[in-house]
Amino acid sequence: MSRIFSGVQPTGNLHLGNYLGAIRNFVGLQDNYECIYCAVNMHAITVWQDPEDLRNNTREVAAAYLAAGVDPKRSIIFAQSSVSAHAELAWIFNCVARLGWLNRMTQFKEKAGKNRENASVGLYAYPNLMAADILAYKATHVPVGEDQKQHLELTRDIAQKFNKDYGTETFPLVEPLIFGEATRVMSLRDGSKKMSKSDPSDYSRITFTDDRDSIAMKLRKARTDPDPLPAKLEELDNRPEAANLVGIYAALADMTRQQVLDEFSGAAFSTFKPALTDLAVEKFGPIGEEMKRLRADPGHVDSVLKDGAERASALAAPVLAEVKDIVGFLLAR
Ligand code: AQP
Repeated sequence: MSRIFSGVQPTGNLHLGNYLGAIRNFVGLQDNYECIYCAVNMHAITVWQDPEDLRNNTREVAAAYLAAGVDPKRSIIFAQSSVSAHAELAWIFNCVARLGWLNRMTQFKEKAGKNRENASVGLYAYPNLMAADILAYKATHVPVGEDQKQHLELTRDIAQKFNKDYGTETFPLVEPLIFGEATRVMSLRDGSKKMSKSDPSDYSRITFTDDRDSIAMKLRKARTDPDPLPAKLEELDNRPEAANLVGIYAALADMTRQQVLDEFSGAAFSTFKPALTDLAVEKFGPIGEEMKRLRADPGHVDSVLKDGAERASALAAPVLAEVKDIVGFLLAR
C-alpha cells in the first residue's frame, strides 16, 4: 500500500483554506493509503510562538483532524517533535540541499518579507525539514494545497540527489496530491492573497471554530464586485473575489464551479452570499462543534498523539538507521 504523509502547522486560526486544501482530503485518502498526519510544531517555531499557545494549538490541529473524520485507529496522528527522526534526517538533508535551491523558495521570501536578515535560519531551512518529514516514512504521496507545490518539488530534488550521491534507491520521488475545487482559497478581504492563519485581519478567513453569526458576518463583509454571477467560467477570469467564493461553494457542495454557475448565474451577491453562508454552516458547523467537545477533553487528544508518536517512531526508526548507514555514520550497537 502506498503511504501518505501530510502536516499542518499549529500556528492557530485554522481556516477554511487549510480544510479545503488539505484536511478534508486527508479523510477520503484513508481508504486507499496508509496515512500519517502530523501537527508540524517544529515548523511552527520557525517564527516566534508563545509556548503555551503552541501546546494548545498542537492539540487543536489534532482535534481538527479528528473532527474532520481522520480515524486514529486507521491513520497515525502525532506531533512532529515527538519523533526525533525528523530533526536527525533534516540535518542530513541540510547537507544535501543546495543554497541555490533554497534561495528560490517563494514562501521564504514572502514570510521573511523585507527584514530578511532578521529571519530565523529555521525559516530558511524549512523545506529541508519538510523533506525529512515526508522521507522519514518513505511516503509516496503528499496531499497539500497549491502553495506547497514548490516545497514538494524540492523534496523530490533532495531525494534524487541523495540517491545519486550515494548510489542508492533509498528514497521514492513523492507525488503531490492537489485536488478539489479549492486548492488555493483566497483571502475574503483581498482576492490576490491566499487565505492565511497569519493575516492580521480576522475578516480575511473563516476559521474552524466560527459560529453561524461570525461566518455570516465575514461573508457579508467579503469583498466582491458589483456584477451578478456570470454563466460561464471564463467570465470569472478577471474577478478574483467572485471566483474565490464560487470555488469555495463548489468545494463545500462537492460540485464543479460550472455547476455552481449553472445554479446561480444572474444572481447578485446579496443572494449568493446567504446561500454560501448556509452551506458553510452546514458543512463546517459540525466540525467546529466536535472540536469544542474535544477541547474539553484534552486527555483524549493527548492519548491519540501519544499512540501516534509511538507508531510513527516505529516506522521512521528503520529508515533513519538505513540512511545513517548509507551516509557512513557508525551505528551504536
Ligand atoms: N489558502 C489556502 N488554500 C488552500 N490550501 C491551503 N493551505 C494553507 N492555506 C491554504 C494548505 O493547508 C495545509 C497546512 O498549511 P500550513 O499550516 O502547514 O502552512 P501554510 O500553508 O503556511 O498555512 P497558512 O494558513 O497560510 O499559515 P501562515 O499564515 O502561518 O503561513 C497545507 O497543505 C497548505 O497547502
